[in-house]
Amino acid sequence: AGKRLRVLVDMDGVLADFEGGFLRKYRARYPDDPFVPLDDRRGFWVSSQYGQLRSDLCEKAISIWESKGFFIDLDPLPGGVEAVKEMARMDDTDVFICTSPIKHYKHCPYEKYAWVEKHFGPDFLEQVILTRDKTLIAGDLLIDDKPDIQGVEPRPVWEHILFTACHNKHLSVGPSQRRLLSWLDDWRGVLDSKRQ
Ligand code: BVP
Repeated sequence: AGKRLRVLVDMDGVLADFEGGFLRKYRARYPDDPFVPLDDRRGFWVSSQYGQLRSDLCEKAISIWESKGFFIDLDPLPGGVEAVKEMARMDDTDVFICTSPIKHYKHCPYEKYAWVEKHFGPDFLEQVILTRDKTLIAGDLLIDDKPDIQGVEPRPVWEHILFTACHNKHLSVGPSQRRLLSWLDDWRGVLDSKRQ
């Protein structure tokens, strides 16, 4: 009998469709401005790519996720909620949703909790970790779509599993970096590989 497995699961881009929700609301609010189709997304930061497209579009992009209703309205990504619920029911397994709120705090932290309550139920609020620095959080696995996860701890204890997203699918990552292509991919095998 080994120790319990602790899994940290990111929210935006892994459980919640940040990119799809952003593009839909951006196009609705700024119908006459250019946009980046999801197939053309490169780099984690939406605001940077929009700023490169045209300098005024950086702040227009930011205005979308700073708006009331942005985070609560995000659709779940296929299979994510079901996978996390299944993980939570597994023996010797603890799962936490580990997500970084934006610094414009008026709506985002509230709506992140509300999203978890809506899709997982109120008991699952116990599993929410809001932090701007995921390197401080101890876990066996961190499933996250951000390619470079950095913070003040130079040697985080988790293994980062890169969750494929429109902005990272073309990135060639090192041979040591494991990926989950989607929630249809073998996430159970990834968890089993970390069990003692
Ligand atoms: O809350 C999300 C949105 C925000 O960063 C957070 C990413 O959290 P994790 O997925 O790492 O937990 N965000 C902000 C910007 C630009 C800010 Br200026 C962006 O381009 N993309 C983005 O996701």
